This record gives sequence, C-alpha cells and structure tokens, in this order.
Amino acid sequence: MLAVLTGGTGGAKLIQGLSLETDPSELVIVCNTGDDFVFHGLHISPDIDTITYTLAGVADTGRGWGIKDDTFAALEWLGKYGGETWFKLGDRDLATHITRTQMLKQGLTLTQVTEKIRSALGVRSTILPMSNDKGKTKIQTPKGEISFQEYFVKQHWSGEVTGVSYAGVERSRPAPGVVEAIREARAVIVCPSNPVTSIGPILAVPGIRSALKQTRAPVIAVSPIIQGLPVSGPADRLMAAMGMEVSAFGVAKAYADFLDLFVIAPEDGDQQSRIEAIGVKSVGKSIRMDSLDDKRRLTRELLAFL
Ligand code: FO1
Repeated sequence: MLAVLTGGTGGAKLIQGLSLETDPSELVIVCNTGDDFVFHGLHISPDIDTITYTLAGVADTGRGWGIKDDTFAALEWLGKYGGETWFKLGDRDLATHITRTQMLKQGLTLTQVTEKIRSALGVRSTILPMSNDKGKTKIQTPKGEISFQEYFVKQHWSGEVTGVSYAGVERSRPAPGVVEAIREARAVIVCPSNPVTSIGPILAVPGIRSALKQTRAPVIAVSPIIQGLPVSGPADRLMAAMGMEVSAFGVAKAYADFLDLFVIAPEDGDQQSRIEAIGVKSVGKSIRMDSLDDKRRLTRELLAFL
C-alpha cells in the first residue's frame, strides 16, 4: 500500500499518474481539509472532490477543479436572487456538495461521506480526509483575517499576506485510517502541493507528523517549487509570509524531520548540497506535469526509487 498526502490541483496531477502506473486499490490518499468551507449552506471539501473526480476520470484537468463539461445554471440563478457567485459551483458538482451536506447532517463523518461518494463514482483508491474535526486555514492580511477560499478564489490571491494559521487544528485528531496508513505503507508520497496551505494543515493535525517521523516506510516528496517559483498557485507568497525560504530548499527544510528523499527539478541542482546538508537525500528529475505522459513518467521514476 502507498500512502499519499495531497492538496488539490498540484497533487491531483501526480495522483492521476499514480492511479495509472500502480494498482489504484493500493493507494490510500490523505487529503487536506483546511480549505473546506460552507457556501450557500453547503459543505464544500475542494481537495477531496478534486482528488475523487480525478480518480473517477471526470475531473476538469485543465481548470484543475470541478467536473469536466459541467454547466453553471444553478449558480447563475443564485446570482439572479442576489446570492454570491464568486465560488463557481457547477450543476453536477452541486450534487456532490448537497449529498455531503445531507449526510453530515444525518450524523455521518466526513470519512464516511467521502467513502460513499468515492464508491458511487467507482473510485478504487481509498480517499481519507486528514481529520473529521475542525482545522480551518486562515489567511492573515493587514485588513484582518479571511478564510482560505476568500483569499484564493474571491481575491484571486492578491494582496499582502502577513501570516497563515490552522484555526482549531490543535484540538483535532487524525481521521480513522490516516496514521495507520502512514505506519503500514510501503512508501509515503508527499505530493507537490502547496507546503503552507495544502500539506501544512495535514502536518499540523496532532499525530500525523510524528507518524511520518516514526514510520519505517521511506517518505518521498516532490518539490512544488522550481527555481524559486511555484509550479502553480500562491505558494511563494504564503511561504514568504511564514518566514520560509521560497525555494526547493525551503520546502525540504519544512519536511526535513520526516523526509527521506526529495525530488527536485534539474534546474535546482545547485540546491542539492544544501538539502543534503540538512539530512535529506535529493535527486533531480523533470517534475513539471503538463501532459499525461509527464505524470506517468514522473510516477514511474518515483516508483523506481522504492
Ligand atoms: N478554484 C478557483 O480558483 N475558482 C473557483 O471558482 C473554484 C470553484 C471550485 C468549486 C468546487 C471545488 O471543489 C473547487 C473549486 N475551486 C475553485 C478550487 C479550489 O477552491 C482550490 O483549488 C483549492 O481549494 C486549492 O487546493
């Protein structure tokens, strides 16, 4: 079994490769839920949905979120009634959020709901939320604190960020199966997701980081940063706000206490000696995943290290 830690878009690319190059039923995927929020009364779990849709073969891989060929008629009508439309919920995607919200109201946990949606969409991998408890990513700005989605989607990640926090995470517990997967895996793969707002919230759940340190499985991560720039999204701004060096080395440093191997871009070869000096082996590989071929090739290279 392979345990995989991931956020949404960046992680989904590697997970698509993994699902094609391994037996998908061998994958246990732990998803960030720090981005979860409520919109129009519905519980949205963007990263869980991105990974589920990717594995079900229905994701809009160009956009990086939502369902391919989805339409937005319901959202348009919500707008006619004066409702908020900045978060683009597609008509088919809405069915997922309605189902999740109803099941949560009936008393099911997010783990149970995720399992039901996965199974209904024919996904063979296990998809786990990092936690069934609260732990919401908050972005601090000079004008006050906002939720991750307000920063990311509503404000298009513009404006100054002075800090990032995971509200309530200290009282959260790992969801059932998360620590077990990390302990029992033959390898743990940390996806090239944002280290602050995708992997950071997972590591902040008490018990997950210590499981990564203790597991006998090799822990391999792929860098989300190439030559000081994120492959996608605002990782550079958020890392800087957290006082991290915006580089592959900066990510390696954040993971150094549990990481065995860090896969970086060949262009970052000059950072290899610094990364090795903090006790992490590193290797240069082409880590951009623009095409399906790229995703499959990188996956095969990762699997070869195991
Ligand atoms: N990201 C956007 O940039 N704009 C959107 O309107 C948007 C809608 C959306 C709807 C459902 C969903 O599951 C994800 C959605 N995302 C959207 C992506 C998502 O908010 C972020 O990419 C993740 O939270 C970051 O990992």
